[in-house]
Amino acid sequence: MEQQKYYITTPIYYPSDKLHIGHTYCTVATDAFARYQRLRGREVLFLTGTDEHGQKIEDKAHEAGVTPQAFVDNIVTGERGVMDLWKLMNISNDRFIRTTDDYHVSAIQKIFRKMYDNGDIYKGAYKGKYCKPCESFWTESQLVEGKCPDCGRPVEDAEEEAYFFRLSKYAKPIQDLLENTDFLEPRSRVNEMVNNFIKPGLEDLCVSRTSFTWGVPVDFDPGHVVYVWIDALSNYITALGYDNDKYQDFEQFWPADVHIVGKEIVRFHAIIWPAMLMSLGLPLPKKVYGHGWLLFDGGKMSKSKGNVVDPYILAEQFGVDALRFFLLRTFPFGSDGNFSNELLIQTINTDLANDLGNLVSRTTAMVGKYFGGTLPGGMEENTQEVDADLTAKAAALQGIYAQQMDQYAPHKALDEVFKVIQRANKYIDETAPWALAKDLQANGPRLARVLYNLLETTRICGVLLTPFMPESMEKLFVQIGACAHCRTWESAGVWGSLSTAAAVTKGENLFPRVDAQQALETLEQAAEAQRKAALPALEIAPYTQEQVDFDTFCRSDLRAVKVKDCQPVKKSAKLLKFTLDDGTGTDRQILSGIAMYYQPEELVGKTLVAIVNLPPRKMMGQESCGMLLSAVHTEQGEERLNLIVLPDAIPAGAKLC
Ligand code: ME8
Repeated sequence: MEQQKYYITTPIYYPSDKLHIGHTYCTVATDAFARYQRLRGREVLFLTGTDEHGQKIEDKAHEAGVTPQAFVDNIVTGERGVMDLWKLMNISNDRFIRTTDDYHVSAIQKIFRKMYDNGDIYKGAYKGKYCKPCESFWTESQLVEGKCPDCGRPVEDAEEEAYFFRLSKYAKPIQDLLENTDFLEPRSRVNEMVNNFIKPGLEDLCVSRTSFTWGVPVDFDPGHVVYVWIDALSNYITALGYDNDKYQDFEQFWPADVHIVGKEIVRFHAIIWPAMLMSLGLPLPKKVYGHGWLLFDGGKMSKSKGNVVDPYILAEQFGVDALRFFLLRTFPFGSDGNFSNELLIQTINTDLANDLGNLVSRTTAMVGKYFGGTLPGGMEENTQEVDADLTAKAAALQGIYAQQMDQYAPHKALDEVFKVIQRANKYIDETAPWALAKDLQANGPRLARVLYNLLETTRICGVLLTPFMPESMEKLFVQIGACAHCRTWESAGVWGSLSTAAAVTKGENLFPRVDAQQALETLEQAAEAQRKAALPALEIAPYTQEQVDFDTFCRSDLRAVKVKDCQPVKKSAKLLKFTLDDGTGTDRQILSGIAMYYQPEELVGKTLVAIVNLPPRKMMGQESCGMLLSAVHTEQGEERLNLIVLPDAIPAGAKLC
C-alpha cells in the first residue's frame, strides 16, 4: 500500500453571500480528489474554510446593521450556511479554517512582520483618488465616470501611506516556475499568467489598507490592516500550524500537493503566493490547478444577476450523490461549462438510472430469482469471447481511471467507468441470462458465471465511483455482498476479488428515474419561493416630494360612510360594489378594487372613509361615486391593501379634516 502524506485544499470562500452551485462545484471536486487519494491509501489532509476579512464584508455588515463578526458568523455557522452546506454535500474535509480564528490572526501578524524584517515589505505611498466628503480612497478603476462611486462627486489625486510587498523582485523566478515546471495546470493558464501579468512588468503589491478596519491589524503599525489576499493565501500554512501552536502538522504536510482554485484566482495562487513563500523561505506547493467556471445561460453566476443556483434545492430534489456526480461527470474540469437543470436531469436519467441503476437492479434481481441470492458452487470458467472482452475491460479500468484522476480529469475518469458499465449492460443482452435460466439443470454453471461477471464488474466500478458517490456506493456494496476487502483500491485492480459465495440482495433502487417535467416545475416553485423570501419583508411607497398647498388638500371632501351592502362585481376579479350610507339619506354607490383582500360580507356594517366629491365614473358598466381610502404597502413582493376602518361610534356623514 502506498503510504504517503497528501495535502489538498480548496479556496477559502468569501462569506459575503450564501454559497451557490459554482462554489459547490469546486468543493465537491476537491472532495472527490481527496477521497480518491484516501482510497489509494494516502494519509490525506483536506482543508477548506472561509476568508472573512475585507472591505466588502465590512460594507455588507454595515448595510445589514450588524457587526462584521456577527455577519460572517451567520453565513458560516448559521442555518444553511457554509458549514451546513459542506455537511449536506458529504464533504470530507479534515480541517476548516476561518481567517477570523485567533491563531490565524496572530500568525498573519508574524508572517507580515517576517517579510517586513527581511526587507520584502516596505512603507510607501499608495497613489489613488480621494473623495473628501466621503473620506474615501479609490483606485482609477473603481471610479464611475471619473467620479466617486459612492456619492458621484468629483475626486482628487491623493496619496495614502501604505505597505508594499516587493513582488517585482520575484518576477524572474516565478516566470521560471510557471514556464519550466508543471506547477500550474492546465497548461493554457500558464500563458495567460506570463503574457498578461509577468511580461508587462510585475509591480510591487500594496499589502496594507487604512481606509477600513475589518482585517488583521499590522501589529507594529496598528492604523493599517493587512491586505486581504496576504491574509487569505496564508491560510494554507497557518492551518497546519505555521507560526502558531494550534496545529503541529506543518513539517509533515507542507508543501501542499495541490491547491484547487477557480480560474479567476489563479493569478493570486500562481504569482503572489509563490512570491510570498519565496520571501518566507518556504517550499512551494507542488501544484496549483485552475478549474473552469459553471456558467448559467453563458454568463457567470452572480447574486446581482439573480441567476444563482441554490445547491440546497438541487440536493433536496435529486439527492446529494446524484448532484455530486453530475457536477464532475458533465463538465470538463479545466474548462467552463453551462449549467442547466435539464442537463442535470438528463445525466441522472441516462447514466445513473438507465446505465448504472439498471445494471445493479437487473443483476441483483437475477441472482435472487435464479439462485435465491447466492451463486452456486462449480460455476463455469470464462470461455467465451464476450467474457474475455468484459473481464479484460473491467480489469484494466483501474489503471486508466487512475491516469485520468492523477491529471485532474474526473470527467474522463468517469467516462471510462461508464464505458465499462455500458459494456456490462450489453453483456446482459448478449448472454441473455433469462434464456439460460429456462434450463437451470443444463445451464446453471454458465448462468452462474455470467452473473458473477456482472457482479464483479459492478463491484470494480463501484469502488472507482466511491470518491464521487460515497453513500450510494456503500448501498451498492451491501446489495452485491462486497466484503470490506472488496471495496479497497487494491481489489479494484484484481479481477475475481468478490467471493463467489457473496450474499446478494436486491435492495432499494439506487437511482430512481426523474420525471423531468415534474422536477422542473418543483424546482421553479422552489426558486420562486426563494426569490420571494429574499425580497424585502416590508416596503412602503416612496414619499412624494412635490408639495400640495393646504387649500388644494382641503378641497377633498372626506366623509365617514357606513357599509349597508357589499357585493362582488360580475366578471371582475378586483372590484367590490358598495352601497353606503353617507348621512345624506340617499344611498351612495362606490366601486373599489379590493376584492382580492376582503370577502364582501365581512365589510357590511363597517365605517369606512370615502372621498365623496370626485366626479362619478363608470367601472364595468356601473357608476362609482367616490373612492374608499386604504393603506397600501408591499410585503414579500406582494401588494397589500387595508381599508381605513373608523370606530363605529362615528356617525355616517361625519367630515374628516
Ligand atoms: O475567491 N463556477 O472566494 P470566493 C465555478 N476568498 N467556480 C466558482 C464559481 C462558478 N460559477 N463561482 C465561484 C475567493 N467559484 C477567495 C479565495 S483562497 C486563498 C481565497 C469558485 O468565495 C471561485 O472560482 O469568491 C473560487 O475558486 C471559489 O469558488 C471561491 O470563491
